[in-house]
Amino acid sequence: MDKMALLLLISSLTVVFTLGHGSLPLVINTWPFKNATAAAWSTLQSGGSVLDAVERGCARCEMEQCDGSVGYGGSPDETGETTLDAMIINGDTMEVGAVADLRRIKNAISVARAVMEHTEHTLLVGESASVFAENMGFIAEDLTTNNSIQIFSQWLKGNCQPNYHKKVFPDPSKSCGPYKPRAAPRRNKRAHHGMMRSHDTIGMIALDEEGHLAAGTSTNGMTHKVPGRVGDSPIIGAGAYADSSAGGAAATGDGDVMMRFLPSYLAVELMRAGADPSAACKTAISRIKRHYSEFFGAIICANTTGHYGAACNKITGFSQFHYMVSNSESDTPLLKSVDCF
Ligand code: SD4
Repeated sequence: MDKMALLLLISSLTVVFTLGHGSLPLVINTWPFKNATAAAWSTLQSGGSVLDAVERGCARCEMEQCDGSVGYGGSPDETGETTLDAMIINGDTMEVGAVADLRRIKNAISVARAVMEHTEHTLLVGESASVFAENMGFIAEDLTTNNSIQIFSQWLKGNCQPNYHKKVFPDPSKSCGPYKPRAAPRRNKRAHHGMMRSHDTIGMIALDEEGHLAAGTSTNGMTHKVPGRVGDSPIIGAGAYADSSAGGAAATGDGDVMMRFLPSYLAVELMRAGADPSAACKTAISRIKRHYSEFFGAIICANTTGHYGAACNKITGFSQFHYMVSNSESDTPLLKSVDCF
């Protein structure tokens, strides 16, 4: 091979290498929760694993309550109680730990990790999950705050509006419960609640230079939810999914609808089949849109080379979705946005 041909070969290999490798390591999370991104990034930088990064990143949001939608003191249910959902996934081993309807424990993501590391189970729920957490050394405390009490009492004063009941008596669009089933449906369409768009779960994906991948979620769910309600966030393939041989994804939005489509699983499988992250995210959203054109939701996707993307469903008041990225291109977390479609 002459010198020129060799040079050409080397430069084309360089192009392939550059295109094939996004920037690693990578941390990406839903919404502009910058401190969570920074916490995850610094965990990776100081030699922590991708699981440590996801745990610390989400825990940061739980401590700071992010915008009120993660951790204690947010989204009181119909009895005024805050309950938490969280999940963590090891994309190398496909081990998963999750908690749902967790009561009285602030650090839900770490309880999820304890489920993964100290049991053979995947998901623990409700009171029993709290007992497990206490046995694991987590402190039980009241998750109520002045803010959650105020949200709850305003809601009671406003005849329990909005709420998530349908086909019941008394009319849930006018009165508080308790409700009984009503035979003849008056309204079949689910009412859309204005507060949904101010409600922002953290979903996070972390990928290191060796290709280890983890993902996680943490949320306090939906304000005024029916007690016992569990959203998409602690459900594998719905709230998040990660497989180190394909990619990771995490969703946010109306979990009651989104979890019916396993959007995170779908996005990861599309990336496995070669779709780029933005296209994979878009298809996952489109699949839901076909049935629920007005659903509130967004998803982030990252493939194994550190390329990433996001997509969201365009509805009134939600036309752009913001998310955070940290990678070797910048020392500080970068705010990214995508136009909803
Ligand atoms: C849930 N998906 O519990 C969560 C809430 C959320 O943006 O992500 N809101 O349904």
